[in-house]
Amino acid sequence: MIKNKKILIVGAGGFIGGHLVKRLLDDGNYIVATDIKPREYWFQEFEKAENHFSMDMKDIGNCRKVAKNIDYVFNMACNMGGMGFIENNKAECMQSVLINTNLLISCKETSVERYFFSSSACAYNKTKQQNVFIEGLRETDAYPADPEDGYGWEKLFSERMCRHFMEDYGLQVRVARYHNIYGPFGTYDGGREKAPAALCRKIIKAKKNNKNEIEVWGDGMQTRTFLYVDDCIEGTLRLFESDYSEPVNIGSDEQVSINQMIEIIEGISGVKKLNRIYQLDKPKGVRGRSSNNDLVKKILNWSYKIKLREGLKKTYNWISSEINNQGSNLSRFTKS
Ligand code: GKE
Repeated sequence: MIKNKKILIVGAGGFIGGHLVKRLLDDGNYIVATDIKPREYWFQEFEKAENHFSMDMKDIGNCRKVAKNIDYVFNMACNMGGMGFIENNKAECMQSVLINTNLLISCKETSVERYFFSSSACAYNKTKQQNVFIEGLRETDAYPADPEDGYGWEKLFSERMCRHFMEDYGLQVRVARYHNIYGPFGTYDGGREKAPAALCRKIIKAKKNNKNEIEVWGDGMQTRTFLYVDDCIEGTLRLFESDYSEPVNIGSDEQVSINQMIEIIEGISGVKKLNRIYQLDKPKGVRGRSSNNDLVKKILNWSYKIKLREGLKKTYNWISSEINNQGSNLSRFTKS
């Protein structure tokens, strides 16, 4: 367990970053939390952390300021979202390279002991994800390089930047490739939401408005593995403490189609089967993507615990309470 450390978490106002702040505070660390988002847009905020709102880490001056006297750095920051965002904002996504680059330079200049980079399954070669049911992607499947355009290229490039900072300057780096992380305190509307949250929201709204149909992007046969955020945090911290410095998948092995996930969410909500309106012109991403977890099991002796149905239930309940509280907008912010 990481304890009594001074830790910088960049992207702390975001979904995974917020959960990481909570866990590392609970474990007894001093947290410096930064995010480009203004205070009112942070998904979670913790009074015990040293919070820096509206801080753009693409600016190296900001990186240098907060990296001073820090033991560990977690870079959870990037301009991102689900397929609806990353397919239409490639230049925005690629600019996150500045965050990672400037942070690495600042860490090299100070006494930072260890650095974490949150990469993505979008770094994998697209040609290996063209079928609905595929073998889980192994870490070696990122090469030869042909990642998701924009967002995936930034992730793959930044992974390599981490590697070279370790080789050339001796900075200890750890890199996780996340496979579609979902859970409470994530984006569920506005255009950046990923499929689990989007489909929960659509089913909640259909139920609320007595509608018997939902819109689904693509034909619903696309497959993915989704990982609940608590498992993501546990896997991340175990990887961080390990001595393995190459990229590692952090994902589940419950491969489902989007149609299967919709059935699970319908079961949670108790609605009758809704008519699916398949929107074939919407962003679809790769046809099939799932995580092979052999490496993470081998090096960390760890596997995810929360099954998709259980995680979706927690997510559904949280989004449902958010939607019901609309107007007050208070339940997004936990202060502790
Ligand atoms: N977002 C969204 N919203 N996706 C939908 C919807 C909807 O209402 N209905 C169906 N889908 C389909 C998408 O067309 C896509 O085929 C699949 O669900 C998953 O979409 P997603 O959750 O937005 O994103 P992806 O898994 O394709 O890609 C995400 O991968 C992660 C890493 O595994 C990326 O967007 C990144 O957020 C992330 O790196």
